[in-house]
Amino acid sequence: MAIDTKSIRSLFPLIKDETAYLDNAATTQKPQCVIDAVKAYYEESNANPMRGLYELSIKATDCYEGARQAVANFINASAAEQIVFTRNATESINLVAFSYGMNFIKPGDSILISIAEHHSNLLPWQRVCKTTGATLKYIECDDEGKITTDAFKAAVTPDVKLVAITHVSNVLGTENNIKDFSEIAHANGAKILCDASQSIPHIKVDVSDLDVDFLAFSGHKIYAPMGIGALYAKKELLEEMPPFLMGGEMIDYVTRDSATFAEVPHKFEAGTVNCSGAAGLTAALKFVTELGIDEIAKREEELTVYAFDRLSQIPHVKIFGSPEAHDHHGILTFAIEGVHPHDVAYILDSDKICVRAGHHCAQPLMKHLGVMSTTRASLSFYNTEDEIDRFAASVSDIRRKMGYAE
Ligand code: 7TS
Repeated sequence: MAIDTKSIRSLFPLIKDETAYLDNAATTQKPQCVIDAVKAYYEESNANPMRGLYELSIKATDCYEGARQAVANFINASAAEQIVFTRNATESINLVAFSYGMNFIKPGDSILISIAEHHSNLLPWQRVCKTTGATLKYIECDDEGKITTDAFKAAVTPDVKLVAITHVSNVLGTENNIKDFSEIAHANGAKILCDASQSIPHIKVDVSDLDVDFLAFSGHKIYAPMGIGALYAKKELLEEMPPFLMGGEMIDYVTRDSATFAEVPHKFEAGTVNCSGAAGLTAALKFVTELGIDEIAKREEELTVYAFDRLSQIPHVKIFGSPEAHDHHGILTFAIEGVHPHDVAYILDSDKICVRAGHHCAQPLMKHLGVMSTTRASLSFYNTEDEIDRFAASVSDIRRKMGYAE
């Protein structure tokens, strides 16, 4: 069923008509059902999960393990044990870097990443390469932000043992063809990690279809609370990887000098877990599933095309990335000639429009684009054409406000 924007907006307490929230790539607003799920967890189920044998603790455990199953279902993983809960995508990627990278990447090997990675999918690999003596290699994107399958194939040389690449760029909105990339990586004997932070709220993410070895995302980008994220990994990899953090909950048996570890995935979840976050994540995934990810993608594409058309008609505005709106997945990164992106964001804020300005934690990409920073508007299905009109009107007036004659 098509998304009814008016009634959808009423489900989000912080979505109000006076403020246009266009910073959804940074984090999304939360529907009341997610807020209620977190509240209900503390009101009805709170205990330390996995530790107690009493009813309340069992309830908390069920809530946490139910969330694991909900994530597995959402991304079509074949088993819940393939899901490790983390704080966010950054921690998920660091887990793979420390546990897989530091132990399975050797001197002479290479790790391949794209020039468009968020720093969270770059810095961990810099460290793995520095520590192991491996080489960090980059695959460039073209001027539209795209990496062709042929270019990717050429970059996957025999020394490449791990590919870590984003599904959708947080700056350009461009989607990588992860399914083809997985096939090429695997034919070369390499593993592939997909950073799904910017794809999971917008398009269907199916780990079985993509056939990735690892996939990372943050709950807060898909309408769930902050502080809960997930790592999907193939079970055989999780089994051979050593634990990341050491402590309670992740052990089987401990002596003075040694320890054996819990089964996958618990060996990667040291310490008390984020159970209320898990409850919120379950509610968010249910919310998105009920709306329908295909309906979400359809509505967001309409909004993207509308915003792209409006923005591209404004003189002195340059939109980065593909000239095709449908390549942007709700992300419009732009520059106004002669105006600093921070000034653009401040002026938009004075018109009650929230956008992000800066390097978007993707400085190598900024260098590739020949800029220090940009302004970015990023959309969700709850945004409206009216908000985009206000945004475009505000952008149109910025050069005049900065003292330009036209
Ligand atoms: N990967 C991508 C592609 C991202 O866009 C982000 C966050 C991350 C990883 C890290 O997510 P975290 O939840 O672990 O912090 N991106 C942005 C952004 O574009 N603006 O603010 C955060």
